[in-house]
Amino acid sequence: MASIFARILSGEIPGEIVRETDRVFVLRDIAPQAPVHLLVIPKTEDYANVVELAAGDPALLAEMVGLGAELAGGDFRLVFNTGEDAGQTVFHVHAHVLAGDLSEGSLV
Ligand code: DGP
Repeated sequence: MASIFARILSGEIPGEIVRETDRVFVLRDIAPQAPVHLLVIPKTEDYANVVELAAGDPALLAEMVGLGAELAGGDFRLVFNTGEDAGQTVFHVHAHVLAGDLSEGSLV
């Protein structure tokens, strides 16, 4: 069963994709926790979380970080919820990029 993010990428369900490269896409979060709240997601569904991704394809992780930094356009917070008890709900690895006024202190 494809993840919710894979279903958005394929066009099966709607979502605002703000950038796409060969291996990565960037989606605007449906429930933003900051003025800028993007999800940077690898197209592959092979990695459930950032620990698996870092071990399996560090270059892909580096591409995600670089793209997130570019789209944040300034200082930003990068969050990878990892595991159910940490609040992860979608087990297709994704980076939350939070930017803008973060004084409310959302950690997602
Ligand atoms: P996490 O808790 O780290 O697994 O974050 C999952 C994020 O995905 C959460 O911030 C909300 C977002 N999300 C869930 N479903 C959708 C959707 O259908 N569209 C979009 N754009 N974002 C979604």
